[in-house]
Amino acid sequence: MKPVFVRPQSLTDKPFHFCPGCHHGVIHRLVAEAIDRFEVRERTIAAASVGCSVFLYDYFDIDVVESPHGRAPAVATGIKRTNPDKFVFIYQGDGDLAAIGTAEIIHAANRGENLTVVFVNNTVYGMTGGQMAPTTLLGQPTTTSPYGREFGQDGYPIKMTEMLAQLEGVGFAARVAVDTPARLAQARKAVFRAFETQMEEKGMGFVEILSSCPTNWGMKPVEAVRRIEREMIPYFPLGVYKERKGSDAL
Ligand SMILES: Cc1ncc(C[n+]2csc(CCOP(=O)(O)OP(=O)(O)O)c2C)c(N)n1
Ligand code: SF4
Repeated sequence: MKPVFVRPQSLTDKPFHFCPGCHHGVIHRLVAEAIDRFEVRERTIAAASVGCSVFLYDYFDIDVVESPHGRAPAVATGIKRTNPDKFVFIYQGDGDLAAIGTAEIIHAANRGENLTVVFVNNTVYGMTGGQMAPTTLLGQPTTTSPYGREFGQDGYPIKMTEMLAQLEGVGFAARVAVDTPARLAQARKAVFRAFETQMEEKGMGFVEILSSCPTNWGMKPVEAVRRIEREMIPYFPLGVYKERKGSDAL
């Protein structure tokens, strides 16, 4: 019998620890599928972040370097520059990438570091209990904005993909979601494209993935999935924002 669904080889057998309905597991799988597809497992090094994804070194059967808070782009820069033959990706949440490490990601992108970035936007700090993140939507209650995010006090949610797409050093920038099978297929395509961007040495390949955090949103998994379409996508539009193609060089 022909198997139609197998576990990617780049994942270990360890079951994920994520909360029910969390999308980190789905996104881990997409990244593992890309590693398998491009046959780079033996030469892949990831830089892990802080946050719920910190344990990716237990789930991916690859080499992983743990980075201090927000510093994954800097750590990955060092790895890639000293080992240009390696395939290097970082995987960060919105608290880690868009708050704690804002400067790191902007300057790594601006320098055109040849890295693949997986940015998981769930609009809150997940691991530490649901504090407001730069991506928290207006009106969204969090533990540090119990009456909802308010522009006068907290500013508007940051659109990282649009911001980074402006920088010359970025070769590919896209925002995707994993809340429906059709969008999952688009997300897979974008992650694969971000891998190819590194292989083609066209600068940073950046993929923002809209993701759920049912635990800190105070929602059941199905309700949380629906929130992505209802509230997140209207503010964070999906699509490819930049793609350097063919002979376009950095
Ligand atoms: C300098 C510093 N800032 C913050 C923290 C606490 N901290 C660890 S994980 C985390 C939340 C990360 O949230 P996010 O990046 O959104 O990832 P998620 O858990 O949602 O996947 C924070 C604030 C810390 N330990 N040190
Ligand atoms: S706290 Fe949120 S981001 Fe972290 S594992 Fe649970 S659902 Fe996922």
